[in-house]
Amino acid sequence: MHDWSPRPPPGRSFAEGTARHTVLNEKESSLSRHNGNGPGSPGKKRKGTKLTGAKILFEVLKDEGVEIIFGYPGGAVIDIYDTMPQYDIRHVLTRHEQAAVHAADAYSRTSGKVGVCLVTSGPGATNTVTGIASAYMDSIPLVVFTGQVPSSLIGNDAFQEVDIVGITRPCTKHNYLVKEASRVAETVREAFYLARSGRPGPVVVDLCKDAMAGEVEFVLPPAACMKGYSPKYEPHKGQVKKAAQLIAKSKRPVIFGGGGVILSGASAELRTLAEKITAPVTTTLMGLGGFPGTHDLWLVMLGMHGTFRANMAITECDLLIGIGARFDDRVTGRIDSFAPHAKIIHIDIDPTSIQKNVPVNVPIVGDCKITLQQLNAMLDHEDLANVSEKRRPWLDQIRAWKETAPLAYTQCKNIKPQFVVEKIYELTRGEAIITTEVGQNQMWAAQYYHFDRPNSFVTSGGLGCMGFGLPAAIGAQTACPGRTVVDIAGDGSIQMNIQELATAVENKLPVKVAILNNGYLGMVRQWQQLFKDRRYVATDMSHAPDFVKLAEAYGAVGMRATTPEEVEPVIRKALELDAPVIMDFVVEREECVYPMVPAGAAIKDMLLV
Ligand SMILES: Cc1ncc(C[n+]2csc(CCOP(=O)(O)OP(=O)(O)O)c2C)c(N)n1
Repeated sequence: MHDWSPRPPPGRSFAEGTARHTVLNEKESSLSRHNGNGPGSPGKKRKGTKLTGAKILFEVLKDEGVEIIFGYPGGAVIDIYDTMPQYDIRHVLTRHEQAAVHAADAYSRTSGKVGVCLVTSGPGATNTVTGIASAYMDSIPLVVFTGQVPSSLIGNDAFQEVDIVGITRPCTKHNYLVKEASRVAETVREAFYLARSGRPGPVVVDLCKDAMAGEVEFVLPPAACMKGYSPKYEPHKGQVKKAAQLIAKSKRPVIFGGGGVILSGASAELRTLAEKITAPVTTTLMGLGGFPGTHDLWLVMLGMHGTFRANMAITECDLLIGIGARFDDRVTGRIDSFAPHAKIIHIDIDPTSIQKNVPVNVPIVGDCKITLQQLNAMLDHEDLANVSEKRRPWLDQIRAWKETAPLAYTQCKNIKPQFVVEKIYELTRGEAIITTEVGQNQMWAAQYYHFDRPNSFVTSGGLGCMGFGLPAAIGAQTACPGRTVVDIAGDGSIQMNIQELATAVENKLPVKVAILNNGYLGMVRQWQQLFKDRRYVATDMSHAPDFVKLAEAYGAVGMRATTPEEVEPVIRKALELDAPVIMDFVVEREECVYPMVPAGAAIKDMLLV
């Protein structure tokens, strides 16, 4: 369960979604100074001691409970790296800065802590942008430290100078340029607070070289408390009551969860709600694991590659209870045909998400966990007698949809990618952390691995960036050394950050990579196959490395399966080995992901085969 502790006190309001960006100098600070109950012993430690900006950075990181930094050095951060060995903080050197951010992202998702990265200025900083954008879209709390040229050179086209604050403005929750050592402590404190509070997200802190070398007196700042920023955790009671009344009246309810369920640690409350009101549950890709994937009320994912039953239930329901989900286009399809007969309740911590894409009858701004607790309590005062009897016809209808079009595939002499995912599920007993790349591999992982626990499915949902899975597996394995971590990959995506095998080998992280090798950029080829009369342009990936030899070249283990019979022994062997392993599954080349809602169509208009 995630707990972005320390949790700020509930009951304040804040206009989230509006990014705030600060250039701090001697005079400016939006921190109000008070002795709150934040981390450490505010205002007491080290008073009177002069420290460099770099040391101050680590003092605050330690106080924030940071144990690991994913990073890549360079001239602008050399003072920071020089100081690092004096502190008990582990550093994982990735082979690309993008990978450092993805690893920190997955570390955050699987540990519940804020992920931290450190990179140099210029190209180091620009290489992080994809990772930052991915974390931003998925609301993952990260603090990304970038080096910057000395403050006197800013704006001079200095060597390796880029305006990373400007570049990341649209894809961070907040960002800072720190020009003086005296600003380091409070800025870092604030960055962590912003990253983890309210709707979480990435915060960039750009550190000028002179701010790291300069010495100032260090006073550990108090817990951050920012004027004008006060996330609202407690829902409006009247709205929760309205929701409870609608739920009690509804004949055909559907619950639809998103990543917010997982971020707020609300899975148990979601299950209680579903069982209390006997309502079927579906989630977005980001919400997988938020509700048990083996539960009777589980409809599987909805949307473009959602199940027939999930999409039909949304289309026919009379009440849709959206929890911590954004209603993005991959989920809704054609908006005017999305839940056309339903009243909509939408619970979200971010008020700007509500009413953004769909009209909502009962908007509730609040933390998903707190809101569901209150809703569950309020439902005890509603008439729910015989609710399961009353909803019987609805559940029978859903069962009929499931029987009409179950998730299925036809075996043939070649390996089917779905079969590989099913075998991974079976042999890991559903207990692995699954990361994915992007494309068909990601969708098959979502459809055929059943997640009973939150924080077990780690994927780039909102941005959908290829190259995510292997670094994410590294971050997850670092956070959870005792768990099996499998990256379900495509042969295209894995080549985007394959160099991270070196990071896995160096750090003895026994991640397993299962490449569903179809020799294509499969998802794009699927669109070309279905909608462009099989005109395959720029999607043939058959000119590829020998993945087995490549694994060996990095010091990892490589294995290949070319027939269905070889699949199980390869997975078994890989799971037994305490080493990073690449499994190259040579699969049916032109397999497609079904169901599929063509872009712009209504979600009930699915292609089923
Ligand atoms: C960085 C990036 N570039 C391009 C895309 C567009 N894209 C989405 S899926 C896909 C194909 C992925 O191919 P592969 O990794 O082989 O996986 P498959 O679909 O075959 O499972 C592409 C190119 C993307 N999502 N991310």
